[in-house]
Amino acid sequence: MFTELSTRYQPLNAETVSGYVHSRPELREVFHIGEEIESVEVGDGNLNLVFKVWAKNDPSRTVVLKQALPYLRLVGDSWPLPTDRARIEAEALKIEYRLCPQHTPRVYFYDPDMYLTAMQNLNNHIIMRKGLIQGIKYPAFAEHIGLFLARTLAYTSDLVLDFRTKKLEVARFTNPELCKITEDLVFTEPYRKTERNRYHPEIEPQVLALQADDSLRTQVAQMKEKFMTHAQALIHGDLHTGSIMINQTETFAIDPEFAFYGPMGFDVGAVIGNLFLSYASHEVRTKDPETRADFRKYLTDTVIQLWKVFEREFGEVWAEVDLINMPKGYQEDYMLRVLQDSAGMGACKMMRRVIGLAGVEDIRGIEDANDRSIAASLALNIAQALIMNRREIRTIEELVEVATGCRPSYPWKG
Ligand code: SR1
Ligand code: MG
Repeated sequence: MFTELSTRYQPLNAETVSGYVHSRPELREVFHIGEEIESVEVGDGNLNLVFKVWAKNDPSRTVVLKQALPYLRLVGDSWPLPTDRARIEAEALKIEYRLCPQHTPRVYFYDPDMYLTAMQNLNNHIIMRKGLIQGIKYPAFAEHIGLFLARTLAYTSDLVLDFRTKKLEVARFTNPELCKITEDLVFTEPYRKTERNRYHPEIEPQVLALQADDSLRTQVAQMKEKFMTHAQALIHGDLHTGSIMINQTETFAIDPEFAFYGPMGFDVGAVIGNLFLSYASHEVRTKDPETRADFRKYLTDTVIQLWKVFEREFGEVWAEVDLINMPKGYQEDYMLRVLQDSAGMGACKMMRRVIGLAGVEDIRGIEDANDRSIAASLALNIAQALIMNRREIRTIEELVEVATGCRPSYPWKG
């Protein structure tokens, strides 16, 4: 079904990592010849093997090896996946590093026979989703991610690339099978009955109502069409808070294996949607009302701020383009369309995480079923409000107002 596996391909394991590391001249700047290497497999995502590797004598000398498996790890070998996604990820990381090195892990090399990328080990950082679950605030995140989004999206769009490069880049980043996963899991399955959906039974009434709502499904279909047809920029394609490594001073976007030329709003919306998933989860995760309000203010301020940074940094690009054919009115309309797409696509990303195959710990990790239902119900209501009202949203403050005006429908009345 996909290109045949390279004959040199072997999934690494605890025994083979060290030999592999020593066989790579690109890692001589990190590891001394023949020295003892330690490693641990830490992949907790849905798709790949991820090894943290370090020198036994000096753990500060360390890299990460990320290797594609030819099937979906989450499900097993009944769901084959193309290993070409590893090339896409490595090439996307290189572009992101060129455009925004402060928020992209450094790539040491890509091995096209092993479908493996060696990259910087972000060992002073944690996965942002886990931090948000604990109620940790990241004050620099909005500035960092706003910059990352503006630079990676604007500088890979037709606003900057010349006519030929853009088309060649679209071809180089054609990523059909991973796009199909998104088309199915984000834009199709949550809105119909399928065996792959994984919502918990208590919220079934709300899920069934949503799936029966033709006006909602019409809006989702429009978002799906845009995802499939609008080759606006090289997007990360999976920029949820599990793809962000963070601490109080640094932010890195990792895992762009879903990268392709798609709508900017899919990336901006992924970040915003995931912040609102956190917002919904703290309805029950944080019991003290003052602490909850304070953390939620941090989340909504972050949404507003990241958009403002995105607009500000995007402005640097508008300042460079041919203004005769792209007057102020066009620029304003362009940014408004990205904002409205972000609302609609972020909403779809929220609904898929509550209803679909691959959930998120923010919601699904809530142990008490009653609490989990409250958070899930609120997340669905926020998502529904965002997608249904997106055309009326004209500012980021209005987007936040739409979301914060929502309440959970669970426990059901009557
Ligand atoms: C079946 S793969 C499930 C999800 O994991 C990735 O992180 C993407 O979000 C994908 O949709
Ligand atoms: Mg990932």
